[in-house]
Amino acid sequence: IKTEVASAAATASKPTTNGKQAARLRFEDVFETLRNEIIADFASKGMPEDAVEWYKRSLNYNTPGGKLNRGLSVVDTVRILKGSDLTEEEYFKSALLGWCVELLQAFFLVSDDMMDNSVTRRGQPCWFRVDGVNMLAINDSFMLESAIYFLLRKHFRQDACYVDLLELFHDVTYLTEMGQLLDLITAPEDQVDLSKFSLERHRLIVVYKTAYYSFYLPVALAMHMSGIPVSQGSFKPYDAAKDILIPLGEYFQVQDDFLDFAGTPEQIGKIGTDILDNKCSWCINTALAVATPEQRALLDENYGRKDSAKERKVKEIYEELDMRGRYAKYEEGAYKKIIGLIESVPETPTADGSPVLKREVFKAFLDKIYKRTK
Ligand code: GPP
Ligand code: MG
Ligand code: MG
Ligand code: MG
Repeated sequence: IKTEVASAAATASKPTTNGKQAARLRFEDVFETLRNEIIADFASKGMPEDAVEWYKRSLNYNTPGGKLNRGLSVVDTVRILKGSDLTEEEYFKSALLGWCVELLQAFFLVSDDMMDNSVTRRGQPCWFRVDGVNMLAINDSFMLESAIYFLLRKHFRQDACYVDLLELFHDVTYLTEMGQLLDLITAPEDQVDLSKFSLERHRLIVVYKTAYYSFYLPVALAMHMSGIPVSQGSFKPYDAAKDILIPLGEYFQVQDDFLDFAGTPEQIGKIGTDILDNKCSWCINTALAVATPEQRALLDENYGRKDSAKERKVKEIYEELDMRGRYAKYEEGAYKKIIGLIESVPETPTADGSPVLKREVFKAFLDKIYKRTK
């Protein structure tokens, strides 16, 4: 009986595997509709069949197929803020915003993979490595971005939140590009200098390159769509959300850095390149903080060289330094810290009756990534 009670409680608070699967399928259905709208508009502008086929192939190859955490979080957040099931229209519009986040991600990943010289993504070759694509992938990444603004205009032009949505996408894109710049200039290909790395530098890079677009953006979009105002008396809901979502994003990118070293390609759908690429990753910073002078010399000699034997040597040192154990410790600490932040969010009703920020929004997001292995 005890087990039954426990599993009933788990079902009540967490969607079942089948429930999750159904949510994903429903969300994926919306992509079909949106892609057809994008393509129909593109064709209506006089684009010939070969161009239509090209754009469709790029949209299909690069947009779905990931974990869809970011996109699904928009829908989940709108539902949590409303406190009840969404109407058909509310579902469609929140899913549309979710797909806009996934399109932004597609734009970033196609170009990031070229900048990082990556090999695979989501278990398939990176788009620029597909036969006949090459540098055309640069333009394809721009067109994935432009699709966002086509969809927003088509479906949100008449809504009070339209300008807020536009500004949010523009601001977050810019912040992410700042982070990508930091990531790249901290990892020059031609001169390895590990003394330039630090956990402070790492934090700055990951907050900008990942946290804003992956965590703040989905929730802030949902908040705008739900009509949450910029301030409720002295309480600033968007700032409060940011105060939790930025640390959450930082934790997520540390996971990404750790999995780049420890995850198998089958698990993570991509082949890690951080050591070869001289990246200012959480792993190298953690190693530098505790390495003996001998280990440090070996890291200086082997890190950031385009040589897989040297990459293996760095991985050996990571194992010697118990990177896995250190990461597990970090993860527990990050989880506790974020839970603490979530518990400090006020949920008291507003005087004007506007929707209130709910702790469940953040808890749901945290649950999606805690102890992830892919
Ligand atoms: C993740 O870095 C960051 C991005 C994908 C943002 C890219 C931003 C641009 C403006 C292009 P990563 O390189 O560690 O990701 P991954 O490990 O998935 O390649
Ligand atoms: Mg990359
Ligand atoms: Mg990168
Ligand atoms: Mg990475």
